[in-house]
Amino acid sequence: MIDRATSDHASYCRVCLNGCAIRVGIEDGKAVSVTGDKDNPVYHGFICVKGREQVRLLADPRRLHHSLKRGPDGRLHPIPVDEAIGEIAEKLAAIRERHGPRAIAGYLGTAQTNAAATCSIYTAFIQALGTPMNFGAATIDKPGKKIGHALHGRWGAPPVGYDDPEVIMLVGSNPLITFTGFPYGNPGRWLNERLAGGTKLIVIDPRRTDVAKRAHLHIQAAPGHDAEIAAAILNVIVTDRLYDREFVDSFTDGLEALAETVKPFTPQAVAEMAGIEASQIVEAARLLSSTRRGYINAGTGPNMSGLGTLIEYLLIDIHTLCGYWLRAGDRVRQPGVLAQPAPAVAEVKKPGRAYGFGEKLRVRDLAGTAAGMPTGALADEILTDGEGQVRALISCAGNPAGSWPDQEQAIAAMKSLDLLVQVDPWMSSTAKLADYVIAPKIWLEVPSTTQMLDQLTRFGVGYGLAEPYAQYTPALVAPPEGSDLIEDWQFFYRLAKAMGLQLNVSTLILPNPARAPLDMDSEPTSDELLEWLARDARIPLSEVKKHPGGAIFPDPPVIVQPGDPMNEHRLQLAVPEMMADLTALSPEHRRAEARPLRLLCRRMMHVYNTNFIGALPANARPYNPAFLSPDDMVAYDIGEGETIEIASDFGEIAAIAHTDESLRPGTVSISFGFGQLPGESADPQETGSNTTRLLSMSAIYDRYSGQPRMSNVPVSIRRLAGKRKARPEAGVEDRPGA
Ligand SMILES: Nc1nc2c(c(=O)[nH]1)N[C@H]1C(S)=C(S)[C@@H](COP(=O)(O)OP(=O)(O)OC[C@H]3O[C@@H](n4cnc5c(=O)[nH]c(N)nc54)[C@H](O)[C@@H]3O)O[C@H]1N2
Ligand SMILES: Nc1nc2c(c(=O)[nH]1)N[C@H]1C(S)=C(S)[C@@H](COP(=O)(O)OP(=O)(O)OC[C@H]3O[C@@H](n4cnc5c(=O)[nH]c(N)nc54)[C@H](O)[C@@H]3O)O[C@H]1N2
Ligand code: SF4
Ligand SMILES: [Mo]
Repeated sequence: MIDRATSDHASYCRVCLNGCAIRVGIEDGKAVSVTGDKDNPVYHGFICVKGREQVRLLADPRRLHHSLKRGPDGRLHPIPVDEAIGEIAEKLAAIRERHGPRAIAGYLGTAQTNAAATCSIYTAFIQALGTPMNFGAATIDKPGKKIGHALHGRWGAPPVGYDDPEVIMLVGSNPLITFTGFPYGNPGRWLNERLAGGTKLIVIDPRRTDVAKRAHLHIQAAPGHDAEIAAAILNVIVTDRLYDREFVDSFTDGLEALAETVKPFTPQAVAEMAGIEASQIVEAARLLSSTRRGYINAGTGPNMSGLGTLIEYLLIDIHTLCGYWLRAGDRVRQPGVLAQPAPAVAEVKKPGRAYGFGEKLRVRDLAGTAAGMPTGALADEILTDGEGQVRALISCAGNPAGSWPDQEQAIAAMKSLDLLVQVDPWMSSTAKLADYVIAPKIWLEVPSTTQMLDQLTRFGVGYGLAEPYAQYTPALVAPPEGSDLIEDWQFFYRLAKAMGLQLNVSTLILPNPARAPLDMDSEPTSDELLEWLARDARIPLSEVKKHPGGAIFPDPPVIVQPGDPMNEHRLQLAVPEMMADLTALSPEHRRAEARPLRLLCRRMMHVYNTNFIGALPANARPYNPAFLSPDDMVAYDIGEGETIEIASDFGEIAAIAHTDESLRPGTVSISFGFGQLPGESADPQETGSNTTRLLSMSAIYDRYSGQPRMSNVPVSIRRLAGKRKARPEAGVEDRPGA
């Protein structure tokens, strides 16, 4: 036997946003094991199935080893990456010359977070091209957070957030599985510590999730009633004068108008609509207003219900009424590490723009928003003839044909483009439709810093770290032998260079996203670029690098400064469009909807959106079960593992039914991300079911962000002929990490 030496290296996981500190075993230049780093002060050894599986996925033969170009035979063939870049540059230049820069759109998806440099260099490229058509996944996720917050106005210091909250309210978010709503790190351990310290947890979710089971108050409401529930909570807080009077008097406008608008939303009326107890609403209002140290996080469930902006706005009203903002003299617990320190002044900021600004879109009266350009309109912008039509799409780290609501429309749009470039390590649905697929290096093959986590901390409450923690990792392994891969940022740098464009790059991290020119004559190394991106950091990257396993950098402390007493800006509790939207929901205005059930979004531990969906762990089901309550399984005469049809007003899909006792009857809970292109596989038991086929971009949508209704979708179900045997119970689906 040959004695192979395994060397042990510190790194962090980039498969999802959580950024777990890991130890990587390397043998002959290849990763052979990934484990949680037990000595890490934030993660304490936490890791999940996806993190461990990356060893297998890095070496998976289905990963793309070469970039591809569609040939005259209609098929994709390998092409040297720099040759592909040269050809793409020529084609883009020709389209820009003929139709103007607006004919070229960019789409940067969720996997941008995998490498620290991607977003900055992509953004600089789009800006250098001169196109306003810059899209991302944020506007089909939770765009109402940014828009609602912009409407409400911004406090000059961070929220209390993760800094020892005494009350937490989660509205349709599931942090123990998704790492959204609790600080990045070890969410189970963090929750245990909080609960042991007396923190009260409220969860509003039609599903009794693992986190709901641990809540003091689980409001298992029917889906789609979050705005009314928030209004009823506001009603109680205002009527019973439970709010932080000093803060509200000094820094807000609109309390009376708000009080008037929420009047019809009594706990009794709303409880009846949402199928809950009025006392639960009153209890939530009392718990929330019992302290100034709290936070509220709404996840995809409420945000996808078609009223995301209104819901986020009302929740931030609650936040402000309860006074959950840091005040003068408070210490900012997570001021950023590889970012400039967070701004921290106890005053209201100058109002910013919320929606309807910048480039006007040609459909649904949409325009730019505080959360970016409305992706809900991009397929229509591609499919609608006329002046300004989008003819080329550069899509990186996202998967339009797999993730955009209404897959049929997305596919039609991708097919009608003059040029579709997809940057993707896997043969995703979009890659299959592309003219060029650029194959990138991923994860342990790429050096990176946790700068992205600092950025996410500032995205809103519910993201990022509780501690000023940072880590740097070098590239630890070489890409597969014989492959021809580049990093995502290198694609955009080289494409700019081939088009003769100068890149002006910012770190994208507030407060100062100033741009600086990048040397276009000699390509920097990734490590040089990471240094450069961290040039304004609170802690120099060289200091962070001295702690290969990651460390917390509390000093120097950042303290909230007193505000200017002459500052007259106020937080707006009752902007007219939000109050009008709310009034339209009042009990007498509600209309009944056809179809008896509501489709709920859901995420599973072993899956990450549409990523590596064809290469899931061996002990996982290869499909996404359609979970139903035991009552509905009986009512619709469906047996465990049988195939059902789920039909909406826009399409129908076949799916495999499983019982889930945690569900409120009347709901179907199913993860998205599964299913292939139509015609590829008809068997839901083999490849799963594509829920985006049940959605429409234009039927019901949030009128500010253009986000279509993607959860709480009216559906009917029926058992399809033929009994199927369920796959053995799989082990990894909803099991939290260890
Ligand atoms: N393991 C894993 N982690 C992930 C992802 C993944 O695919 N896998 N995806 C990442 C991404 S892109 C995102 S955006 C986040 C999302 O993170 P979360 O927002 O936590 O995601 P979900 O689990 O989809 O939905 C949360 C809950 O919303 C509930 N819900 C559905 N409709 C409603 C409603 O109308 N009202 C209320 N109150 N609740 C409702 C559902 O029952 C569900 O429990 O997760 C990220 N993290
Ligand atoms: N029906 C329904 N639709 C939804 C949702 C839902 O809950 N239900 N959720 C919505 C939400 S919250 C989101 S965020 C969007 C997600 O929308 P997208 O961001 O468009 O989709 P993802 O599946 O995250 O796409 C990730 C893609 O990047 C590729 N990739 C992985 N790693 C890398 C890398 O390092 N570099 C590059 N270049 N590519 C990489 C993957 O192979 C995959 O093709 O989907 C939305 N769509
Ligand atoms: S939670 Fe899992 S996938 Fe996400 S960073 Fe940690 S180990 Fe990686
Ligand atoms: Mo998302």
